[in-house]
Amino acid sequence: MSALPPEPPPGSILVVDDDDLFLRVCTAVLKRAGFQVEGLRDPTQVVDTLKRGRFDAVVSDVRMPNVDGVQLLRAIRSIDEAMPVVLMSGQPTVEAAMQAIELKAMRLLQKPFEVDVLVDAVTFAVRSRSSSAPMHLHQKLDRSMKALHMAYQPIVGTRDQRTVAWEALVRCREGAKDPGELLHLAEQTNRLSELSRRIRDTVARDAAELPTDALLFVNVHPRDLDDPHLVSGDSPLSRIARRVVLEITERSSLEEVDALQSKLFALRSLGFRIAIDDLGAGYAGLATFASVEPDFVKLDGSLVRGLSSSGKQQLVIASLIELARELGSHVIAEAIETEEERSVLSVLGVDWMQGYYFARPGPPFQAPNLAVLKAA
Ligand code: G
Ligand code: MN
Repeated sequence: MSALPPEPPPGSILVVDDDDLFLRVCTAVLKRAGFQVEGLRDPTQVVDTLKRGRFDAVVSDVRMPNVDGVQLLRAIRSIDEAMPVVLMSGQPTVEAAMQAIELKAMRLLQKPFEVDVLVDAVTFAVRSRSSSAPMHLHQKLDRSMKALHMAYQPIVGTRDQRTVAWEALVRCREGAKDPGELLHLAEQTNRLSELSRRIRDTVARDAAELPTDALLFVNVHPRDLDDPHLVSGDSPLSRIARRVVLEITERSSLEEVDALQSKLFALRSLGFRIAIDDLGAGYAGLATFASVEPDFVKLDGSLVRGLSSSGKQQLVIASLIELARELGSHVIAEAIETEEERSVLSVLGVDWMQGYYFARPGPPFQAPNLAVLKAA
């Protein structure tokens, strides 16, 4: 099977056409382009369907029995002012075109059309959906994504300091100045899943160089759990799922993710393992720990800073480690910067470690220089 293309932006499309063959062709074309698609032959069902699901655009025929495309557009506008609608018509009349403009249809495509015309129109429609972001933000994100690459930071075993894994961290040579700004741009332009797909596909490509006994930790945003590309067995990262640990940050609430358990189950069925990132940063709390049953937990840097001089902080970490053991999770301490921090965490019993003390994020897949560490 062919890989899913990284573009166009993922989105959920409702296609309406009473002509069964045309409906099936449009549905297949849009699915192949990476969209989630629901097809509907009965235009009277559109309003109910839109109320029930989350759609980013509607594609509809104009000439249908019972309800024509313009009436349909009016019904859609009564419940959703901003839903992008692409109309398709065999012989568009000037009158229909004028009504379509008045009701803010996005495009009126004349049948027959090339498949690319449909994909382009729908891509444009999805992009415009709830993205009233100014064009310069889209352009900055485009520039950043073109210059996107991944840096890899080693994760080492506590006892032997052997490199057991790398964490992939996104970087841009141009555009966004840091990963925080990049994510913010993607959120402002409603293009988070497009960015996340690009990151995952880049990691999967880099992984061709990954030493065979090492794991790759990849950050996912809780909202990525709604993206079918992530749970598709066909995506490049899924093909190496057994070597990948998905880090879900505790910083944004997992409570907002619908059907979290079934999504985690689907990911684990593909072979992915799951880590809770930034544990102890003071966000969702320990509830996520129990609901996710992570294979790994990563202790946040804020727990590590100042650790050697604070008995209370050591107690907190010791308790978290004990809890993780009970739940069967491995513990990784992040952001270790000094020998003191390393040695206290080693006594407390974390399994693996990561931080500038061992190595800064760098090109794939460089292990820390142990000789330098031992001499330090
Ligand atoms: O949220 P997450 O844990 O994925 O964030 C990792 C970030 O922490 C990366 O941007 C990485 O560059 C940074 N980082 C990695 N090691 C250290 C460290 O030792 N100290 C600090 N301050 N930051 C680190
Ligand atoms: Mn992380």
